[in-house]
Amino acid sequence: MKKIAVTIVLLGLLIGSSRAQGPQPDKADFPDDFLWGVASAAYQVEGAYQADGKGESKWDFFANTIGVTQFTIGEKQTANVAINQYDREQYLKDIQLMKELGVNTYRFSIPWSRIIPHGVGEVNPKAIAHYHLLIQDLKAAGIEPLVTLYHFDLPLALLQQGGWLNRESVQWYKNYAKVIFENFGNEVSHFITFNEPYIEFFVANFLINPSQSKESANVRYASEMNNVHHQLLASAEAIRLYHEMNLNGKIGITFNLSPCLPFDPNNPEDVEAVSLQDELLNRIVLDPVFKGKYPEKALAAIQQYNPGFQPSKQDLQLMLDNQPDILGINFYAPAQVKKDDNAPLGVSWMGNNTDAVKMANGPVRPEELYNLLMRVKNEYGDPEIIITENGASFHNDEDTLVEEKVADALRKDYIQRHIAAALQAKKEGVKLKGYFVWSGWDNFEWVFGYTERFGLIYVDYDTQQRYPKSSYYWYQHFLNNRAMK
Ligand code: GCO
Repeated sequence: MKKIAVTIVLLGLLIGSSRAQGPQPDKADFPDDFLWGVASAAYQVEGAYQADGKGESKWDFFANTIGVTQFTIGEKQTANVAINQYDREQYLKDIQLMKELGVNTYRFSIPWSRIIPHGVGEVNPKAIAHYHLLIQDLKAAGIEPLVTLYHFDLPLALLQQGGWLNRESVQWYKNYAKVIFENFGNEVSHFITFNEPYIEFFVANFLINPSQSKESANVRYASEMNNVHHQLLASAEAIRLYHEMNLNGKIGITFNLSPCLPFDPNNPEDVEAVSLQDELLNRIVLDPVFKGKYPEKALAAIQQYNPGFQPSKQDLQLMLDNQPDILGINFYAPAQVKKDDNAPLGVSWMGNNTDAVKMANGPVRPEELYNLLMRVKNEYGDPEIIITENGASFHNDEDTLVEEKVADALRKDYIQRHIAAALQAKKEGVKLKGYFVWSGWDNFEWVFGYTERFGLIYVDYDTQQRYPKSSYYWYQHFLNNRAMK
């Protein structure tokens, strides 16, 4: 009798531990042409912020003047050096680490202010040469480039002319995109027009320059809509241009998307707030791009404080006629939504994370990635999708270098469970074409500076030494079809 009891207990422990680890995804369940990668963004990794004739970007200005001190513990942190990836000697080492990891694609961004230092006008030949060489070096290592044209870093000269609030920004961007396509259109098979319009305007602009009052916050929030609208228009113009140039790759746009859940499911106000927050966070970009219209409640809430925002039928038709070939989705966590009279438009989701060990971007719920992918498939015309970012920075001490090792068990578990969730959605028909971990390396996390570490590879910012973490080795085993114990 005792023997059976012991067996049952051991069996329970075994089942429990496998559930704790989550399902073991198998790379063999994905097609050979699936894009496996890591992602970065120029401002966060390149450094060399004034090298080779580069113009000043909006982020160079923010970080070096306004500063992001309220989030970097009083210290002014910039990406003037970052992780030095503009330097070829350094980036060749990082390409070697990607090659050993086993990825077949690297998602990076090209800074507009390197290519066209003043935003419009003269093209910088040194910058063109630099990215030709980077792409050549990547391909020599068997790694394909996936290029983001714009990742928050508008040339400062254009910000000084009104930036994205100025309708001319659509033409400025189209001109920049033409330069990119003319120079790199035959070497790069996947382009992303913009990264996360929502974050750039409805989040970062507020974190950099918090509003002084609730009324001003509502007006400022609503005014950001013009920026987002012009970026969606510019994206549609670039997609149209890309196809007019008969380039034979794929072009799309990347949105941060988060399923909205009530912070307190027993609070009817939180439950009620979910649909407005979902419109303001997800549908505000998905609906115009895939349905040619803005979601009604969000539009009404914005127009209450920004009555001048009246998107024309022509604008919306342009978006509908030039839909992305592929949708980039950046998923980190669901949004836990509160009715919040102190938040712009009366709803909030940032910082409502109820997990015991906080992940920087929200609660760890891989099942919500599955739900999101199924929703996009069923409600937005079953588009091709690439998960252009998925990763984690945990607020505990797992990103600590001990004897040149980093045992980031939570990050490894996070990635494993999210790949498994993505695989389940793919098995149920989602046209998932790629998955990119954010990020290959620890890097400059915008207003949070270097206080968040998202990398598979630890970076010692003083020495620029790289140390692959345990999550790197898990991803390497997974990518090389070696079952992980
Ligand atoms: C963004 C980005 C990245 C972030 C990443 C981690 O969402 O801001 O695309 O630049 O670094 O998402 O927060």
